[in-house]
Amino acid sequence: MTRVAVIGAGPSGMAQLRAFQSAAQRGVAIPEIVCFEKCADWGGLWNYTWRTGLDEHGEPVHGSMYRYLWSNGPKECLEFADYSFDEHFGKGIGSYPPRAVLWDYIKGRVEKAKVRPWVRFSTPVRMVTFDEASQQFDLTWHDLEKDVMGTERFDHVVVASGHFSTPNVPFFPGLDTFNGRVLHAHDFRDALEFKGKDLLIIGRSYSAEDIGSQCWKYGARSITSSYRSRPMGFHFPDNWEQKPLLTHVVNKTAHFKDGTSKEVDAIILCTGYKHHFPFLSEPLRLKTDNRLWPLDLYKGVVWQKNPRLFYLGMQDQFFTFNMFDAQAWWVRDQILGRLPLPDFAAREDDCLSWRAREETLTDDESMIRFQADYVKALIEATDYPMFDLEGVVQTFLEWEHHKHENVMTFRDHAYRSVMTGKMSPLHHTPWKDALDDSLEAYLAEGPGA
Ligand code: FAD
Ligand code: NA7
Repeated sequence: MTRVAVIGAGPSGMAQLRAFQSAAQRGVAIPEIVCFEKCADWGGLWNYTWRTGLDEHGEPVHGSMYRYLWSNGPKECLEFADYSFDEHFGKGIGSYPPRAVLWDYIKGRVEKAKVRPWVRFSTPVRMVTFDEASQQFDLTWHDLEKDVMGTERFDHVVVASGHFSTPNVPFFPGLDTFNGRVLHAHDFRDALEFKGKDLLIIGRSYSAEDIGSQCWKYGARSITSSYRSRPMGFHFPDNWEQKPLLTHVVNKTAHFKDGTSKEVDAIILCTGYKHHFPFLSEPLRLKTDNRLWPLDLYKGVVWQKNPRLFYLGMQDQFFTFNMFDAQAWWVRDQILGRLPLPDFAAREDDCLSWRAREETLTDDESMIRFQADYVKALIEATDYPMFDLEGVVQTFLEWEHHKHENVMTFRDHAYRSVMTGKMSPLHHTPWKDALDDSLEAYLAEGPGA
């Protein structure tokens, strides 16, 4: 029997499980699927951990999410086409749910699909190599609970291990003698740690914006954010100023490229993440920075140098959960032999034409449309339910508009689901006043209910 290994049970890996289960449900003979997950539960980044550094087994902690995190884009843009928020929660809910609510949602679909037995939890993959003679992969796993290791053969491997977990940590002179806390966004957990403090944030992307906003909401005295390329382009509150790049630090004083300086208590490096696959042998390893079209992946998923290997979710992301679905359904059909696989040169031409278009993208709208076209092209090839991608693009544009109106109130808006056609209700409490991020507080009928 054909055997497929899925590495990681985050949203991408869970999409792969659901894709195969949905085919089986329709009577299709599917391969044996074995999903290896290094954590004790599924959900990937959405499965919150308080731990930082190494976990209870001495493994690098995967989690980069922090307390009080609310979705940074409308939930209507990531909704599954085969499992709506309404189906899961049995009622309409606000458009920017906190982490626990989204975790509950993604778990709901795979619990319904009854695929949990396919996952071996607390079992990181240590190494994957390819055997030319048999055209199969040798995959070595480590069961952390029993502390035993083993090697098994697979016909296909799907890498769904995420790429926002291994921090990119630049050095700035003086950090080694700074008299305060220096951390990367990967290790940020509770904004209350910085209440009453003067905080310096390095970076200008999603982590910088959101961690800065969290710290502002939970009472930091001031936020200084320092950018390498350009400012963030939002109107921030009076106690948040933007500076060009940090040049060096002397004791607690941060110095910037424009010659100004500021005394700060803590520095958070929101400087992004590395695509990091220490468990893949070198010929199988994707090497890319964080961008919308990484090279060497045909249709964004097939490893060019060995098309029995697939990657999910390796792109920079406007679209998330439903893009992972589109990829997972496409990979499933490739493995089932339902889709043609052109020769290397034709695949390379296709890949390079997407890259050429990616290089022309200048603003968020063009990037969102690019990713929407990609998702559409994948869905058209499979039986994943097509949805109104132009409708989702319009929702993304509204989201951008609301952020530019006020980056501290954009989460107070609501949007229409393209899956159900229903308008979501406004949440009962403005984001800046909602200090309790629990599922119970969010789903309650009103504040304090
Ligand atoms: P992950 O969620 O990273 O899951 C990968 C899984 O693979 C993990 O469970 C991990 O334990 C496992 N794994 C890794 N290595 C191994 C191994 N060697 N062996 C076995 N298992 C392994 N997206 C949104 O849509 N909205 C948001 O608001 C949002 N906020 C975010 C906030 C932060 C701080 C970050 C970092 C990301 C955010 N994202 C958000 C994007 C996020 O990337 C996706 O939502 C999603 O989690 C990606 O799913 P994934 O399965 O590809 O990767
Ligand atoms: P991103 O989106 O990859 O952004 C990385 C940021 O880090 C970006 O602003 C970079 O600056 C900055 N960066 C990287 N290296 C440096 C150095 N050496 N000096 C200064 N600044 C640097 O990562 P995020 O963590 O923000 O977001 C990842 C995901 O988390 C995202 O999907 C969200 O949903 C949550 P640049 O812009 O290139 O000038």
